[in-house]
Amino acid sequence: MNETYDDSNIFARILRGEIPSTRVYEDDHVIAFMDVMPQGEGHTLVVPRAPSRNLLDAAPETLGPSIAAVQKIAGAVKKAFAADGVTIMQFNEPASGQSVFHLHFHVIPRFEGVALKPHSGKMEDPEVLKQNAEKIKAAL
Ligand code: DGP
Repeated sequence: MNETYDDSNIFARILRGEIPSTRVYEDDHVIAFMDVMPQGEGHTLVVPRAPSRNLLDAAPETLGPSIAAVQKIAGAVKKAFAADGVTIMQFNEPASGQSVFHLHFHVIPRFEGVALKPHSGKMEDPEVLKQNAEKIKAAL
């Protein structure tokens, strides 16, 4: 198995501006944008700018600012969607469910009694993603 970083992955291309994303936040360390296959309303991804395949090879200096951004986005999505809670997920290698090999954190608003939709399931309408991004931006 080849567990190295390959900068042709889709999030590296989003970071380089080669393909679009529905952004909600960015700073010197991370960008955050809507997941195109949301497992719940407002599902957002926090992606460190620094390249690493996943948590296992990330530089410790990358992790602090990344988790601080995850906390910031978690608070914003909870407020934006009046959620009851927020689930944070992060996958390492295919056996765990990872499909994009640039470190990222899933931030998903949760509502009492509402189950998560399947991981990497159905593509969301871009207009819905745009509207949800506006709600999150307004809550930041
Ligand atoms: P995972 O590597 O298992 O954490 O899953 C990758 C997630 O990224 C999955 O929830 C779907 C989402 N995703 C895949 N391709 C794209 C894309 O091109 N743009 C955006 N915004 N999300 C993507």
